[in-house]
Amino acid sequence: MADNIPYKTCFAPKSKEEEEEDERIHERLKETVATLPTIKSWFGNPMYQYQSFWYSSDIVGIGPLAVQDHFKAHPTDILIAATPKCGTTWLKSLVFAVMNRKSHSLDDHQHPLHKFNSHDLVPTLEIRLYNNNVNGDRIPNLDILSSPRLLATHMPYTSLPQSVRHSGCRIVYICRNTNDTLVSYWHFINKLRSKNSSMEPLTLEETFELFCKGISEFGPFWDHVLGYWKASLERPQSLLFLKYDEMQVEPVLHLKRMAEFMGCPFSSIEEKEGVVDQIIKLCSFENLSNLAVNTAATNPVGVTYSALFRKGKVGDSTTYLTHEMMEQLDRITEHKLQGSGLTL
Ligand code: PAP
Repeated sequence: MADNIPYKTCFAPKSKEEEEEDERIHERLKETVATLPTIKSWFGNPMYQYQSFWYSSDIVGIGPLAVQDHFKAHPTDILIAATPKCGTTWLKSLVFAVMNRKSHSLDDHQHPLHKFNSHDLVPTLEIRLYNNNVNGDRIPNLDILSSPRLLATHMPYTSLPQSVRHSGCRIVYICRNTNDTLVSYWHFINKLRSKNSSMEPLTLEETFELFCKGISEFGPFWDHVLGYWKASLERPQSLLFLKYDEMQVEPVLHLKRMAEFMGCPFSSIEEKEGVVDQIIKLCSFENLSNLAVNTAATNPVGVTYSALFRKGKVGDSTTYLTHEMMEQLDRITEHKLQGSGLTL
């Protein structure tokens, strides 16, 4: 991982007293986490249930609780949200390229997306910023980041800090069809497990069973999607709800919706000059997955960025899931989303 990651400035040294205070705060949060229901996680360590959602302690530490207590949203923030494996890496790249298109020329080989994985440019609150596994007991000072701050979260809507709702900051949410999300998730878990020589790969059947019971990272999957869906209906000016599958079919349409929602619509001159297509090309699976930063570098917990780029296709899950599995997932999805107006 490159050392000069832009968001690292928010971990500037603190006074001894401030460090001790951070430590005390973390101790209290660790004590709270220790009281929560747990099961064995996908990686061997405990996975805890907090406010009805599951979190692997290896992945987030006390992150979600620290985010709730310490993250203060600003009205100008853009928050990218998703449940894992629904296209966060792609969406982060698109949002970053759209927002910074005036300061970073899209055809420049020095563009930040050529040097950094999008997770380094748009950090996830509970994984990169408030995670004691990654940052020890240091609470970041996000106020020093310039506006508009581009941040991300996998946390469910109902667990976001109050300030997110009250500040009026904007959220761009991405979801994906259940089958492809599950299969992408299964491959990813096994990539992580393969780092530990004592761990066998998890079978698709085991993953499927747990996923259907709602036990997945930041799951239950359906409750996560529904929480953001309902919020997008109630507050469409603050929450844009996107689908990975639709973005693959009509990227231009959705990129324009996104830019407009973010308050930086494409001008007719930009459209004529092909800026929209340039962004789509820069952030395409083909381009990003072949960059050195995404083939060789690793993130702070040692996961190679290449693990985030597998196939990037819609419908790949049909190669893996049996007919019965697909039927069962359809039944659950239909039941869970019944009456919501949402289809996946
Ligand atoms: P995360 O939750 O760990 O951040 P996330 O980026 O949401 O993962 O999802 C990874 C999926 O997005 C992978 O799907 P697959 O397993 O079905 O292939 C990955 O290939 C896909 N993906 C990553 N980057 C892109 C991109 N630029 N365009 C389209 N799909 C992408």
